[in-house]
Amino acid sequence: MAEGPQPKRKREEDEEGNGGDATQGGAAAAAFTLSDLRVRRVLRESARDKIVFLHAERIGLSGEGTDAVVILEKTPFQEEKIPDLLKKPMNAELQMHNDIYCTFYLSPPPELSGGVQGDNQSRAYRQAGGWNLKYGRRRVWVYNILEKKAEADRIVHENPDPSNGFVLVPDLKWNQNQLDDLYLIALVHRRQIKSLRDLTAEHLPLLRNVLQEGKEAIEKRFGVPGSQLRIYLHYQPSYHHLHVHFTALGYDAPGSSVERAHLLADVIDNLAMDSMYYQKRALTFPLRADEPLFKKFQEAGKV
Ligand code: DD3
Repeated sequence: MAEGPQPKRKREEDEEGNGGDATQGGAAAAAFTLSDLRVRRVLRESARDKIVFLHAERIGLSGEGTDAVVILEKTPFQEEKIPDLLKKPMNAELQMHNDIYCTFYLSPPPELSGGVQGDNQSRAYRQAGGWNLKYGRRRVWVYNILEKKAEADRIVHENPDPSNGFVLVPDLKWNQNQLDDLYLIALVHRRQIKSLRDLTAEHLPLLRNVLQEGKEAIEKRFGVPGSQLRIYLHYQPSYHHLHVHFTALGYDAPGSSVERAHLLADVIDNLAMDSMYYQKRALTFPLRADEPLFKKFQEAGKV
């Protein structure tokens, strides 16, 4: 199995201290290069926003340091450059292949990778079948994982019990190079549970296994304790096979907002109090205007 990422780099490399006189104004800002900068401390970072704020030190000619705040931010894609991006010869290293889905490590040429230097390794998601897949096809990748026909070498943990077991794998959106955007999914072995709506107290042993064993497995493999994880289900889900998301607490993963995320610990407690909880209650969820389900609500005069 592949090795996990290295633990997060120690942030404070130097002891605190005044890095020298703060230089005023623009003249001093002229003519300096990135290699004049030494990182003192990461002030703030966001895996989601692809931005980092650094307390840096600018080394002058005489070797004395000047404090600096440096912001590194990855730039958005420029739509008009995307055709060029795809045309240029580029290293594409296959990372994962499952059903019609592949992920690659891409190394785009510098003029197309934009903005910041350094780690310009990005990935492309390819969905060969297009967005209008036949419904029957949509869960093939899930069954491939459960049956070890794909991604078998990526499995972090499995409880093989057919009714209370599950498989834990890195989500395809996570390249496992850094823990900041850690993202794994637990896919349950049972195939008849379509979503949160179907859950009753009967599923408590399964859900408790996912929560307990999932946390333990992630701590063991990646060194991230359960207290640093956000563990939740989506409603609506993007595929109708029960799955649970495990993401880094500091990472605002897409779909982790209150509108869509239901914490697994809350789901377990709610079901323990009332087996029919998720059959009874109203569930609010966001929809994009171009989704077919939105149209149905519109036709019914509900929005
Ligand atoms: C998907 C939801 C589905 C595009 C994208 C993602 N984790 C997956 C195939 C293999 C996987 C996932 C559909 C599809 Cl970006 C269209 O997700 C997957 N393998 N979420 C893993 N490990």
